[in-house]
Amino acid sequence: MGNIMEKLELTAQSMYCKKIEELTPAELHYSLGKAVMGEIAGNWEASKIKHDSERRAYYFSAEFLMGRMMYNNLYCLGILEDVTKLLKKKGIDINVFEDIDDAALGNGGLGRLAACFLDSAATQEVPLDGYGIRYKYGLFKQLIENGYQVETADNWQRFEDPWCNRVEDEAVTVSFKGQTVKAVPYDMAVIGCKTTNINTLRLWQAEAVNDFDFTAFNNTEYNNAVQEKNDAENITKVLYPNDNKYEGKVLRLKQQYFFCSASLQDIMRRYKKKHGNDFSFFAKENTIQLNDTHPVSCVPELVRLLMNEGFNFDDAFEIARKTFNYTNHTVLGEALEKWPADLMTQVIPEIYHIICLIANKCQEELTAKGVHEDTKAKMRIIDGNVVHMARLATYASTYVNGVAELHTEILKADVLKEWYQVYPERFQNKTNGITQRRWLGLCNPELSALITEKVGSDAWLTDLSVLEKLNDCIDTRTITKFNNIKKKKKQQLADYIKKMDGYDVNPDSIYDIQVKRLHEYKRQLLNAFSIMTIYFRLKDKKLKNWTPTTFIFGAKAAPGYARAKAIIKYINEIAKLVNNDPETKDLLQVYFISNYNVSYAEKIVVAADLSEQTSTAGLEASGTGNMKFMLNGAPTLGTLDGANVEIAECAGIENEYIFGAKVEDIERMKKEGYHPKALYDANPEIKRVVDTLIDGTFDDGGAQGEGSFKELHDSLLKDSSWQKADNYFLIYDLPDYVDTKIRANTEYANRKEFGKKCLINIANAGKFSSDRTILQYAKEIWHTSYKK
Ligand code: BZD
Repeated sequence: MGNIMEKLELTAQSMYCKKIEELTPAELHYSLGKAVMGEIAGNWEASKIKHDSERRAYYFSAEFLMGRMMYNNLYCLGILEDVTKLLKKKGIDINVFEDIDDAALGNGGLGRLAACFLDSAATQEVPLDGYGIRYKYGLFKQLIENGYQVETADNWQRFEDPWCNRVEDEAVTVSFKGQTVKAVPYDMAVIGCKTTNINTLRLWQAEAVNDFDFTAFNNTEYNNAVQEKNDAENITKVLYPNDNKYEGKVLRLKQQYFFCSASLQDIMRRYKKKHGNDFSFFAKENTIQLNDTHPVSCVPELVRLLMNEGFNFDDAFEIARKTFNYTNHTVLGEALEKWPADLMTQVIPEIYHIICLIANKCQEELTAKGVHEDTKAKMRIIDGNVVHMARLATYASTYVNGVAELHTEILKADVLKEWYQVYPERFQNKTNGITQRRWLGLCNPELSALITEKVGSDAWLTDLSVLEKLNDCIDTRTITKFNNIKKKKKQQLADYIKKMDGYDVNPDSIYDIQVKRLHEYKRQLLNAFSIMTIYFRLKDKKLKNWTPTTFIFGAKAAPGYARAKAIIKYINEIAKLVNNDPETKDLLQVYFISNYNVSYAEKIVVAADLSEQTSTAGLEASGTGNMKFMLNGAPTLGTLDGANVEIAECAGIENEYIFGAKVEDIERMKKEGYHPKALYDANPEIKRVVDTLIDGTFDDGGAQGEGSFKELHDSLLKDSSWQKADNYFLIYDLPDYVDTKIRANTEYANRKEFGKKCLINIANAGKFSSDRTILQYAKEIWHTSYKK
């Protein structure tokens, strides 16, 4: 510890010629980060040596949404409190690091899951390293202007990045048709908690192969050189901002192949150092988890690399099949990656050729297994001009898994049905989880202290199942303590929102919160409609005993997703109306916070009274925000979808607020016909609410050509050539949703009973630790070592 302060002092001196107390926040961040890196260097090296000697796993992901690293690293090292005190002595508030941007190298759940997994693997001593992309710009920053989302660039590296070491001498090259680029690794230490184990996240940055002496060039060569540099650097310049939507762009394909090829070359280099050119142990020593299909070009790439080492195609493919496992994160058709064959040929022809070989082998294998021709046709990896990446991933993997029980069942019964019939032994479920270090310990020290007191130790930090002990201590005193903590966290969030967004949130109101990416299937619009329903009932004096409620939204829309952007505008229009209506403003407030990200989430999930999880049943693969809210004691107001099902199972459905159509109901309606227009015509209350989209209640900038509410209205009531009306069943679910919301509001008034529900949620959240998930991967898929 003393050591860290000495190192900090030295870095401050040598880098900035300053005393610690003279550093700017950015300088302090860099110096302290480097001091921490110096402190852990020995353990990191020792962990690498240990992992080199054993079977190890790799997590390949195009996204790692790490968030802010400083607090987390100090916390996992167990020195956050001490450093806070030591800095305080120098007159420095540890909160200065809130000025430092998050590392937002991911879109949402999938990227954050990857970050939680790394944290859990390090803590549980699972030899798991991550491989991904070091984007120059992470997920865009969001401003709200006149109710509309506006995007700005996320230049996160402008603060310098003390957590990554550039490893120049382990750079490799990656070739595309007509272009070869250099891949330079940046290594980030992933620090375990209560262990000396440290894992590695290796992120690749694309650069030009040649360093140029620009002055030596004549004009043309200079221009060519600059062009080459730009073309190379463009590959890792920016994270694609779509979640749950496939976008068939050349640059995206390049990103994927770039990091896959670099990572595999890296693994093979390490392997060769140990075994020379004998690759027969490759799959015994290495296992690779594919985080969705984004890294699936690894499969043909490994085959290619092995063929370069002298293997024939069949043997190379067998090794590949033993090496890879695939996690699916979505059932949405528009999110499944389907690359045009001609585009692949244009960019990575050799890889496309190998995919053709794999596709043929697959069809031969199916024939040999006696699979019916019609079924075989549905399983084509290449179908016409389309390469189906999920099929390639499923065929080339040892294990395939979904991310919640319901989701895995849907994969087996629907999305990957034919594959499940032919290869049932490949399918597993691995319900997602979240790390309790960040999502309880770090973000909620007050609740952590109460839990530690009640369960008798801080063992929950590395074994969340001990929370179940809480079930025996839910008495009046504990409930009161919990309620007081919640109150404090609500005040803190109110202060933070005031600082960030300028809103005055009433900390004595119920906080009903929906934070997640904006997507039609997640149904933020349903939440908006329920608020309008309640607003009208309050105005009409039809709703008695309503406890004042603040509805808080946070969501980024993909920049090209017009409907999602219209929904943001609609929510902001509602906010303007209800927050300024003297009849309702003390009962109902609506706020759309801007630039929702990991760090904001850490302040939000701890302060929620209700967790909104409203996706159409069957469409949210798992959700992980739902788990963060549960762990911090907010009951779920949600559908029986994704991991909500397991949350309700663990805590008891009577301790959640579950509403709406179930998967079977949705399926029945799809089969027998669903007529939202008839429901709307028959229910004046629904009609009134839905029509606020078109009746002039709100301004969607129509006159300026931005009018988009009419399109939303149409999407709910009119079949179009490409989509049925109300594809996500909002109108069907609205009445039950409103009833359930009002029931939650009524029950909240009984502070003791409601507090009990909250505590029961906490006590039964043990399952949702990513430690549990990662240990299941280690034991059931990877067969690596782990902490005993
Ligand atoms: O993955 C999400 C799912 O929607 C959640 O239900 C699930 O909990 C998490 C983790 O398993 N999927 C994503 O977040 N997907 C993306 O962000 C994404 C990004 C790029 C391309 C396609 C999807």
